[in-house]
This record gives sequence, structure tokens and C-alpha cells, in this order.
Amino acid sequence: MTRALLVIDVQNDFCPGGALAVNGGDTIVPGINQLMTEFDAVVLTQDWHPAGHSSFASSHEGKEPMEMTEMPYGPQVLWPDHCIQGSHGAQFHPDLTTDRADLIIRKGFDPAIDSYSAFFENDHETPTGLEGYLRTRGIEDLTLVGLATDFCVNFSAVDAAKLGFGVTVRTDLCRAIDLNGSLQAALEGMTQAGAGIA
Ligand code: VGL
Ligand code: ZN
Repeated sequence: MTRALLVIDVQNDFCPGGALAVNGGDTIVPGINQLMTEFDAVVLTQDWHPAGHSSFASSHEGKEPMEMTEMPYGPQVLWPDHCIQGSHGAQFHPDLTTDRADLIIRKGFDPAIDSYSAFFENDHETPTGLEGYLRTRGIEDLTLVGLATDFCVNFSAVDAAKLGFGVTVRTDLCRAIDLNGSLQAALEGMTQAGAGIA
């Protein structure tokens, strides 16, 4: 069995002081670095938006961050501007061991579609290419850690389980945004999809 560690969006903007800071986002970094040594492969994801991205509240007249909007692909939370390509906020947390990564996959670069999942954009059909990468490397089993539990980790875990990978989410090495009960909903959704919550 070939096992990969999938490290979701451990970037400055999701850590304290960042544009979309997740409580305690930085506290998981040492544990993630340590866990990397136990896997055959390590993949990092990086939220990577062009300026003016359609998931930003600032791109929608009269909308505030954390309000909802309707996109052609369904409901979408509007976020503060974050993880803009090339910015400091889009860089990995400075203490994250990026040297151990075999692959860094960027997502959210299409101005018109947000991408929470490491596998598909939020239309649930445009692939990022990660599935093919993992399959061609013979990877069958995934452990997920990172930010945020209830958005990018959640969507990645559910998609991975649907695609037939064995999935474990190490919630001790994840932190959540928790918007209107989104953490509880995510834990239930991931369990229902067949992901193991550890
Ligand atoms: C994320 C909101 C917007 C995440 C990314 O990494 O969970 N959340 N973009
Ligand atoms: Zn984003």
C-alpha cells in the first residue's frame, strides 16, 4: 500500500495575521512537519487566486466578506481577498517543511470558479489533475491535514473518498473557520462519504 500525506493550504493568509486567518492555524505546523517523515509521498496544496477573483466579496458590488452569493455552479461564500498569486499571504507558512513535498498543486486560479477541493473545482467537474498524479504513482491511501477543516480539507476528503482512495483526516492537525455550523456539517459529511476521522 502506497500512502501519501496531503497537506492542505498551510499558507500565511490562513494563519493568524493573515487575510482569512483560521484560529490556531499556525499551531499545526510542527505536527505536520513531523508526520511528513512517515509517508511515501507528500503533496502540498496552495490556494492561488488571481486578483479580483470571483470568490472575493470585493468583486461583488454591495457584498461583505462571509456573505453568500449564487454562482453558476451553486451557492458560494464570499471571502476577504486572500492567497493572491505571488503575494506574501499566498506563501506557505515559513516553518512548513516544503522541501519534503513531491508535488505542489495550486488551485483557484480560474477567475470564475472557486476551488476548495484538491481534486475538483467548485463546479465539481473541472479536475485539478491530482487524481491522475496519485493513481499513476500507485497511491491508494491518503491522510489529510491542514486548513481549513470545514472548507478545503472537507471538500478534498469527500472527493478523495468518492474517487475510491482510502481517506483519513487527522483533525488534530487541522483547524476550522466554523461559519454557521460548517465544522459540524463537514465532520458529518466527511464521515458519510467514508472518510475516517482521527
Ligand atoms: C479556503 C476559503 C477560501 C480553505 C480557501 O483553504 O479552506 N477557504 N479559500
Ligand atoms: Zn481561496
